[in-house]
Amino acid sequence: MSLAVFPFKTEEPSLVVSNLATAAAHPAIDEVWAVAPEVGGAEAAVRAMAPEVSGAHAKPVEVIIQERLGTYRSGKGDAMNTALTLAAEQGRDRVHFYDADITNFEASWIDGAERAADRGFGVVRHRFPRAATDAMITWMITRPALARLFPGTFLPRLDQPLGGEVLLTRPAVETLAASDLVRSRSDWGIDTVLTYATSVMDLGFYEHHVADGKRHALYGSLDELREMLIECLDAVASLSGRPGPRPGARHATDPPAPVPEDLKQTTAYDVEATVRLLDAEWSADEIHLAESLPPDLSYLVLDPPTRPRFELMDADRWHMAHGLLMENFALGDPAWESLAFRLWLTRVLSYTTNQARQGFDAAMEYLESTIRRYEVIAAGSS
Ligand SMILES: Nc1nc2c(ncn2[C@@H]2O[C@H](COP(=O)(O)OP(=O)(O)O)[C@@H](O)[C@H]2O)c(=O)[nH]1
Ligand SMILES: [Mg+2]
Repeated sequence: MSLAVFPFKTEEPSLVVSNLATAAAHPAIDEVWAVAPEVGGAEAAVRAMAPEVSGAHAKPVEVIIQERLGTYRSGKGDAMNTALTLAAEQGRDRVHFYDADITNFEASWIDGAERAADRGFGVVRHRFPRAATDAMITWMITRPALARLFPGTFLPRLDQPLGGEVLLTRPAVETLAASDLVRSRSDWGIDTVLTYATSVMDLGFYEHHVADGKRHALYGSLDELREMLIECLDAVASLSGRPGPRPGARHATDPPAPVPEDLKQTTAYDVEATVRLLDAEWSADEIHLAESLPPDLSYLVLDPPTRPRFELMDADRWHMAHGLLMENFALGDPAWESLAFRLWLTRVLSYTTNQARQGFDAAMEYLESTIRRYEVIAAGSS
């Protein structure tokens, strides 16, 4: 039997509870945990409603407060690691993780993951189509980094390396619970290190496709993603020098399916509000850092009004900027954090106002082709 775990923080409690109930109603699930950062707020509301869900399905539905296990900012990583530690101690056979803010979560997600585990895959990740301007950390930071570090393996080809929807079987749970790389990563970097750590376990890795897409909270200006951006950048840079999955390691994925029309039309963030973020004041330290960039890049970010602000940040210039960030970025250094954010904004805005306007299919093909090209460059230089 399987356990289902939902980390949650500020979501509408009724949405969290409805997801807990969907999991509890599934015959493969025998217990459900909701993991909160602290007592009060959404936690109190979910805790008050949990007994009803538990009673309706005659299964334990527990609200757990995350422990302080990691060494980075205490965030989603502490929540997932708290659940992983408990699940390993209890000898759980299978553990599902799902984000609590999904609005179209349903039994078929659990079915798909369970089926793959029944076929002997030790790790299952859910993948789903996303709007052309969604997943900008995945497309511009994480997948380019995996292409650089692990060319020719299945890691750069994973659709959602940052997705929080995954099924782990017992050997994966035990190995993750014992991993310092994973346990230390208490912040948004957890998904990156969890994806990496599970990819090298050689337990069989399956991607289950959810054709309807993952519907969840989208964003205002990209300022909302600043913290996630710098933590995900730091996490993937920390994988440098580590071995990748064994060549020929077992990896399989569901075939592609048609993408829902409404998703193709969705804009995932507020473009005008995001352009205004580029007007933010520069600190002296940040100017100093930017001036040390190669001229091709400093020209783009240090912009007197007459210069283009983001239009020229194409895939090749971004490859250069991304490589510099992978080598030099320092988490906790305000100048590096600000410069990384600015560079990433220029790349996302360049893509959004150019390729993303050419329609969903062309945009996806363009993004995929950039990852393939980065992989070819990395393979040639190693
Ligand atoms: N327990 C816990 N859950 C968190 C924390 N931070 C984020 N989450 C949950 O992690 C999930 C993913 O977060 P979300 O903001 O939707 O990220 P996004 O989908 O990548 O934009 C959601 O269910 C959040 O409630 C945290 O500090 N503690
Ligand atoms: Mg979300």
